[in-house]
This record gives sequence, structure tokens and C-alpha cells, in this order.
Amino acid sequence: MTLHTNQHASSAGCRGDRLTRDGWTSVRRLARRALTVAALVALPLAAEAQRIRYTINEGWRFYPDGLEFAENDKVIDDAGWERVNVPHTWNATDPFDDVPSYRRGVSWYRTRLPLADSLQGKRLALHFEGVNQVAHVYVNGAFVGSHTGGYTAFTVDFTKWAKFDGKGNEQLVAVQVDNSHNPFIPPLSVGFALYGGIYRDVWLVATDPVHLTLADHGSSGVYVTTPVVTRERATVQVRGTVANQGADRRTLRIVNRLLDASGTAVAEQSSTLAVEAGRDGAFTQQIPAVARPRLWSPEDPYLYTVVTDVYDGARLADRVHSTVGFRWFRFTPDSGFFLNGSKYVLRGTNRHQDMQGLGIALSNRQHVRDLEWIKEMGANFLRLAHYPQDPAVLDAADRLGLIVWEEIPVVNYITVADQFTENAHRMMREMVRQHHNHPSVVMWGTMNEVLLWGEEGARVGRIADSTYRRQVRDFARRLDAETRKEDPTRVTTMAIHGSIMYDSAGIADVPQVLGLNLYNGWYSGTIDEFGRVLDRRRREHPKHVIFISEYGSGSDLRLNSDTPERFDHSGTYHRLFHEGYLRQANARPYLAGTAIWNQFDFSQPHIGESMPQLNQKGMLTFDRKPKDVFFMYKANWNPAPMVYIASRDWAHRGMVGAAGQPLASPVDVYSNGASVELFLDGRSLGAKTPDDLKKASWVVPFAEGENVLEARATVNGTPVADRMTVRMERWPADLRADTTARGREIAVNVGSNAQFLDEDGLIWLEDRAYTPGGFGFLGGERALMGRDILVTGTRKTGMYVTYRTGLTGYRFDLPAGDYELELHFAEPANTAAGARLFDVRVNGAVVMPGVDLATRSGTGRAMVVSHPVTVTGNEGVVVNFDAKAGQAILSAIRVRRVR
Ligand code: GCB
Repeated sequence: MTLHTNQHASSAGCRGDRLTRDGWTSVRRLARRALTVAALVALPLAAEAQRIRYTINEGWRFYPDGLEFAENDKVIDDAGWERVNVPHTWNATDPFDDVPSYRRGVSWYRTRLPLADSLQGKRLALHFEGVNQVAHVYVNGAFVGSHTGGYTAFTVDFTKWAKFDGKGNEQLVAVQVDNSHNPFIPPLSVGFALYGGIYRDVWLVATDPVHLTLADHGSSGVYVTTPVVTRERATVQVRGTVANQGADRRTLRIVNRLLDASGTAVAEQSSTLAVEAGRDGAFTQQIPAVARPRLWSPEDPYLYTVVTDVYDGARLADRVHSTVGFRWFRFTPDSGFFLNGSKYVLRGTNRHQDMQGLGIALSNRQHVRDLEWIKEMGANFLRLAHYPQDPAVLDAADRLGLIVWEEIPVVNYITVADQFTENAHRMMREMVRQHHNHPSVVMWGTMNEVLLWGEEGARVGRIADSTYRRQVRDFARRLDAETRKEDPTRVTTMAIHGSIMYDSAGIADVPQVLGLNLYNGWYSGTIDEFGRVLDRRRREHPKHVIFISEYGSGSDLRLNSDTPERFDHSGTYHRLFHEGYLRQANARPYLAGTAIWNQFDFSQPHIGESMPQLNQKGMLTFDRKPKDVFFMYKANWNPAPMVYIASRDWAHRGMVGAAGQPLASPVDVYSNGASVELFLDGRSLGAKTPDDLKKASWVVPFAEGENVLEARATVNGTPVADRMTVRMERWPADLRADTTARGREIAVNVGSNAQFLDEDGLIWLEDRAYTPGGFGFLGGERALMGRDILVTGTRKTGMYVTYRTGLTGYRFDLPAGDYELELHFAEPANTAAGARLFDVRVNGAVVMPGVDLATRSGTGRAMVVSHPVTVTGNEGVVVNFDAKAGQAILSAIRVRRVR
């Protein structure tokens, strides 16, 4: 194989001219558009590119189990199999049902793929963008290739097994997919569902025997770098491999043209490449410098394209397009990140790829929409945690302008075995090669919180085994070194949790950028610890570039509170948490950047919280409704004029108060205007100046019923307004004196400072201590359901995350009448039978003797019991809990007057 390079541009570079014996035309670097256009016109029209590429997503059949000989249609008939289209997953909903697991196992997919007669003689391949997690591919009954790992693409060549019968040329494609746990395939144990299926696009690719290789780790076979980028000039280097699967040695011409966003060629390079039959040939070309390149940045995501053509004589044998963005960057421990020479604060978020009802089988449009949400929030950075994502995601990041950290799914722990290491290295290589040409990518992540679990896969407070810690360190070092070698133009990173073991084990020193996942004020501690932890980290590691790779807290639109507390899952606490973190991050210029955990709620099997098996730390819900906190970031990060009343999460409120008196409740407004005015039913509540986090707050004197709020601001001369209706319900402060309708039904979210709005529109008020004339608990303490307990058997899951323990009673000073009393319980622990035993008395009479939740309903399972109660005189409804063993508990209580 020989390689000749012709560098056709002079430094003045303003002429395009005709070239060489084979009638080739080259476009030089052209500074003036007129000349560029003239030169392009002079190009002889090339033959149509020989590559054919189309998706084959429709018309699959699916069988949800293992099956012998399913690759063979003579043995197994698929007529009864389910018809599906890909993207598809068989786990779209089962991670969220009441059973704390989902199906991980084998399934089969089959399709019949007709091929045009004209494809005979071409190289034929199938390209899968993502199959979770092991795929074996068969064509016409023959095994054509396998792939391990659910998050990267792969290509299998089936030329040898293709059948051309002249009658439709139908190819039977069968894919066995397995998402079972495998100790040698990352990820091992994670906080997200490992949905099985062919869940990204599938392509048919037909090429000339001479083509840019399809056999390089699922990549395009072309790698573009920008060795020199300044404001004055930029150069482009193109590397690639051409496969010659024809019968003869070919002398090829490789032409790389750089096009600007309008499609105009601005520079070109060509060279010849001789490749023996049956061999590959590699080329490297430097495209001459472009003057004054338009730089890529999140604010101006300007893209160029490199078109790589492979000519075999006058025939265009193959063509591949690669994206190019001109940008340069660096990280420093003291000042963080620099983009195109200037300090640049990376502020962003993380994204998982699943969505309610769909699992991970999202369309490209849905992926792009997710990135549009992120852009709208004003973020300029996106961490693709914890795995490589769809090509549509990377394309959108380039095009919309988001700086990307992408990583492989080594999460929580590793298996110390060559096979695991090899899989991790191959995943890294596939990720880097497949997404190499995306200017949005600046960091390659190798692992996340790798010391969170012990070697056996059990969550541990401390990894005691120093041998294992050393093995993890060696694994990290090798993977990091290989990643740097694979792509020296980006930096390596990893995310660690708040444990000093990463330091003592020497793991924190491995990556070029150190990501910290911090949850002070959520899993433990207080929100203001965040800054102190950071400053300590910085003192301990003055040479580390520090990045906040995760911070977050959970919320549930059904839970709200005027007095938010850690872990109450109220939207109010969610905002308080993020305001606290944003303020502290803003004050630390040494930080390279921050990333919210997470942009969207996502699956988290086996985890309790207020919506079981769902991680609720999203800025948007699982079905993509923005939460109020989204607009807090938008006000701070997106310069577009905005004002937002932060009460969409809590548009239906309840309060206890006296009839006719205002029901005063706080309302926050976010705006990037200098002043905001709030109106209640058209009456001004005054104008305020938003604080450093663009928030202005009022205590609004709501009236019972509908209240119209309107906020107005002017941002840089543009008037903006937001309007919403808050429905306020009132419960009487004195139950005996006030017998209005609401007083006939009182529901309480026992043990919680937050009120819960249920699926029937009923508000379960925040808990309170009993005061005469009112209602409330007698004794006991607020307690939280453990995250390892799944509340099942109810849709009111949010009501069970808190409960009261050790209470002796609950009392309502209701007037005489007939009532229905409803008690809600859920056993919060794996208690033995008889370990928690109590009687329930109502107005003195035992109505439920010997309540033993562990036996009756089981751990976490909601139990609802109703009793009729007749109140005569002034006794009210008095419920007592008499503990016989352990402590009595109660999750919620409701009384409803029936007569
Ligand atoms: C983390 C993990 C992430 C979890 C998150 C959480 O540190 O990296 O995978 O989802 O915490 O919400 O607990």
C-alpha cells in the first residue's frame, strides 16, 4: 500500500484550479466566496455515491423468551410472534410495577428484509445503533456476528449469507437479545433499569467493495481532528481506513472537502491510496488552513462538514460525511474551564435516556426534544450519564450547542477479571470512535462511583478490602491511560461520591478532571454543607480540576409544603436545594462546572421514595412536564426575557384558617427582569427586585376558591407576564364552630410537613399536633420510610413516605354526627410477626384488636381500614393506638361525615 499526499492549498490560497491527469478538480482553500463558488462550478459532476443506507425499523416480530433454532424459519414459525417496530424494549413498564424486579433474560426479534436486485455484488451490512445488552445476529439462518454491551453501536457484514433469488430477495434477519445480569459486562449494578431490546435504529448499509471501512468498532471509519484552531486559522486532519473487498488491487483517490454550514467548499485535500485486494489501507490528510474560522460554542454552534470521497478511477466508490466544529478548550485547577481562549462556566445537567411508557425505546425526535428542554433551561453542558447515548443525542448536542461529557457504564463496582476489563476497554474504544467527530464532546468518562459497592456487589459504607481497592485503582489507571491514548484531543474524567477512599486508594488522582457527586442536604446533612465540602476538597487537592458531576434532590408534584424539609419530596424543598447549590457554586470560580442530577425523572428499580422505582430528581417529570425548579434555572441561565410564577407544582392548595380571613401562603416568582410586580385578582401586591438567584417572594393573601395570580416584568425593554390560577381550599380552624362543607371531610398526611394531592383531587393536609377545637396527633415522632422499602398496593404512594411512629392517638374535635374513619398503614420495616402489635380504639371502644401489619399486609404494602363512627355530644373522633409490642404507626388518616 502506498500513500501520496497532495497538499493543494497555498497559504494565500485563493484559487481553485484544475488538476492532474485523471481529470480531477481540486478546490483550494478559498478566502473569498465568489472564488469558492466559481471553483465549485468547475468541479466535474461526480457519479452518485455508491453507499446505500436506510433504516429497517419497521416490520419486526418479537418473541419474549429464549427459543432454540429461532434463527431458522424452517424450524420456528414466527407468525404468532408479536409485531413490533424498533426502537423497542420489552421492559417499557415492568420496572415500575409492584414487583421489585423486571424481566431480564433472552428474547428474539426477526424480520424479513427484501433487497433490490441492484444490491447484488455490494457489501451488505446491518448497523445496530444499540441493543441491550448482548446481541447475536443471524441472516438466513447463519450466524453473522455478536455484540456485547448495550450502549454502543455495531455493524455486522452479511454479504456472504445474502440470497438473491430474483423474487424479492428476502433475507431472514434474526437477532437474539439478552439483558440478563452478566458479571463480565458493565454495568453490573446500577440505579437505573437495564431495559432489554433493540432500542435504537437499525440500518441496512450497502457499499461498493471499495469503501470506508465498516469494521472499525461501529464507527464511520473516518476521524476528523482540528490540530490548529485559533481565531485566525484552523486546520483539519482526516484519518480513515479504506477496505478493498474487490478482486484486484486498486489505486484510489481520497478527497476530503471541508464545507461550511451553507454547503460551500472552503478547503480541500486529495491523495492517492493503493490498496491490495482483500486488504485495508489507511490514509491521513491535512486539509489546508481555513482563515478566520467561525468558531463553535454553545452560543454559536456553527458546524462545518468534511466530505470524504473515495474515487476508484472516475467512479465515486464511497462517501462519508463528518461533522467538524472549530473550538479549543482547556481545564485548569484554579480557574476551571476555558473555551476558545476565554473563561467559560460549564453549567449543566445529566440525562438518562428513558421516558414514561416507552422505557428507552425513544424516537430520534424524542431524544432531540430532551436536548431542546436542556437548552431551553439555559444549560450549556450535558453529562451523558451513565453510558453512551443515541447518535441523535450527539448530533443534537453539536447542533444546539451543548458541551458534552460522555462515559461508559462502569458504575458502583467492577468484577476483577480480564473479561470485564476487556469489555470495559472495548466499550470505551467504541464510544470514542463512534462519537469522535462530535465537537460537542470534550470529556470522556471512564467510571462512576466505582467504590460505592463492594466487590460482591453489595452496597457498603466502606470498602474494607485493600486488595480490591488496589485492583480498582489499577483498573482505573489502565482504562484512563488507554482512553487518553485513544483520543488525545479530549480529557478524561470520572465521577466519585463523597468518600475519602478514592483519595487513599489513589483513584482520585487518575483522571484529568475529577467529578464529584454531592448530595449534602438530601441523603444527609444540610444544603449549605455543599460549599464547605468543596472548599475542603480543593484544599486537599489543589492540583485537581474539580467538576460537580452530580447534585440533586427529589420531588413529587403531588407533595407541597410551606415549610419544606429534607426528604419531604416537596417541590418547594427541591427549589430550596437547587437555589442553595447554585448560589454556592456561583461563588466558587475554581469549579470547572456543575451538572444537575438529573434533567428528567428516570427509572430506579428497587428504590422506594415517593414514587417507587422512580428517581425523582428531575427538572422535568418522567413524562416531561417541567417542574417549578426548571424555571429557577431558566431565569438564571437563559438570557431570554422571562417571568414565571413558581406555583404550577402547587396550583391546588389547602389551608386551615378561619372563615372569611385571608389564607396567607408564600409565592415565589422567578424573572431575569430588574423588577417584578405580582397581582392577585388584578390587585397589585407590590413590585420587588429579584434576588441574586432571580427570585422575588410574596406572602399572598389567598381567598377560598379560585385566585388569579399575574406577574409582570420588563426585561431589557421587553414586557413579559405570567398568569395562573391557584385554587385554595379552606379547612376550619375550629371544627365545632364551623360546619362548612370542607369540615365534613378531613384527610391528613400523617408524619409529614407536606400536603399530598391525591389522584381524586383530595388534599391530605400536612400533619399537626392536636389543639382543642382542631385536629392532630397525640404524641409520637415523624419518621421516614426507608429507601429500600417499596410502597405497593396503592396509588397514593407519596403519602406513605413519611409516617408517625409511637403515637398514642389522633383526634378530631368534630361535632355530633355519623362519620367514616379511614386509617392508612404501611409496615416500614422487615418486621417479624408479632414484633409490632397494637390495638386501635375509637372513642374508647376497641375497633381493631391486635393489628400486626407484617402478617396482615407485609412490608411496604399499603393497608387501608375503614370504620363507621357515631359521635354524640362533644367527644369528637378520638382514635387511640395501644401498643402491645413495638410501636404503633400511622401513615394517613381521613374522616368523612356521612350523615
Ligand atoms: C449517584 C449516582 C446516580 C444516582 C444518584 C441518586 O450518585 O451516580 O446514578 O441516580 O446518585 O439519585 O442517588
